[in-house]
Amino acid sequence: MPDTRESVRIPMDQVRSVAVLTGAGISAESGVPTFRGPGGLWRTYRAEDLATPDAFRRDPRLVWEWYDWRRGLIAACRPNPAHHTLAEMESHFADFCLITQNVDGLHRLAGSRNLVELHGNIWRLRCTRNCCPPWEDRTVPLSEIPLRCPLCGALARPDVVWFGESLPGPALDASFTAAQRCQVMLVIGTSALVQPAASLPLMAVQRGATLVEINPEPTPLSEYADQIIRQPAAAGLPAWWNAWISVGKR
Ligand code: BJW
Ligand code: ZN
Repeated sequence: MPDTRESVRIPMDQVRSVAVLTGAGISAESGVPTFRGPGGLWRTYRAEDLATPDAFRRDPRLVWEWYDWRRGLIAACRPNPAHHTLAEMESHFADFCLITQNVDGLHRLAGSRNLVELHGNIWRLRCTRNCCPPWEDRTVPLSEIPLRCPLCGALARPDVVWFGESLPGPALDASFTAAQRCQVMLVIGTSALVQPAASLPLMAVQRGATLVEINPEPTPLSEYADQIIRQPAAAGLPAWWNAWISVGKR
C-alpha cells in the first residue's frame, strides 16, 4: 500500500464542517518534546512516576519539579507554521473545531479560538481540594515547589489530565460533537495511542467524514485515512492547505 495517497480532493467550497485533532508532533518543530518518538519524554521518564494521580499523591515535589522543567522548556517555544495555518483555516469554514491533546498553549498563541484542550493546559493550575477556581500562572520557574493554592493553602496541581483521570466533561462533549458532524477530519502529529482522543477520528470516519493524516510516521489511524501526508507538520500542513484552497478557487 502506498504511504502517501494524494488523490483525495473534496472541493473546499463544498465543505462546511472541519474538525482537527492535534498531538505533540505539531509542536515538535517549535521545540516541545513529544512523548513517544525518538527523544520523547516517555523514553526518559516513566509516566507512572510523573503523570498519574498516584504519582502525585506519592511525591508531589517530584511531579512539580518535572512540570516546572517542562514549563521552562515550553515558555521558550513559539507557534510554528502548522499552528498558524490552523488559526488561518478557522475563518474559512462555517463550522471549525480544533481539538488538541497538547497542554502547551501554542494553538491559542497562534490565534486559534474555537479550541478544545482535551488534556488541559500546563499554564493553568488548580487546587487539589477542588474548592477554589483554577487560575493561570505563567511564572517560570515557579515561586515554590510543591506549589500551594493561594486561597486555601492546599496543594496545587497542574490543570492537566493524567492517566486514569477522566477528561473534562465539556471538552469531551465538544470533541465528540465535532467528530460526529464534521465532513473532513484532519489528524496531525499524534501517535493515536491514547484514549479517548484516539477514537475521535474513527467516530468521524464512521459518520462518513474524509480523514486526512499528517504525520511522518504511520499510526493505527493510517489504514482509515483517505489522504496521508508523510511529512513533518510545519511543512506538510501549509502545503496541503495551499493546495486545497487553490483547488477551491479554480
Ligand atoms: C510529528 C512530527 C512533526 C513527530 N510533525 N508529526 C482503553 C480504552 C479507553 C481508555 C484506556 C484504554 N486502555 C487504557 C486506557 C486509559 C488511558 C490510555 O489511553 N492509555 C493508553 C496509553 C493505553 N487513557 C486515560 O487514562 C485517559 N483517561 C481516561 O480514559 O479516563 C477514563 C478511564 C480511566 C481509566 C481506565 C479506563 C478509562 C487520560 C489520558 C491522559 C493522557 N495524558 C497525557 C499527559 C498530559 C499532561 C502532560 O502533558 O503533562 O497526555 S500522556 C500524553 O499522551 C499526553 C498526550 O496528550 C497524549 C498523546 O500523545 P501524542 O500527542 O499522541 O504524542 P506522541 O508522542 O505519542 O506522538 C507524537 C506523534 O507525532 C508521533 O506519531 C510522531 O510520529 C509524530 N511527529 N514529529 C508531525 N514534526
Ligand atoms: Zn484552594
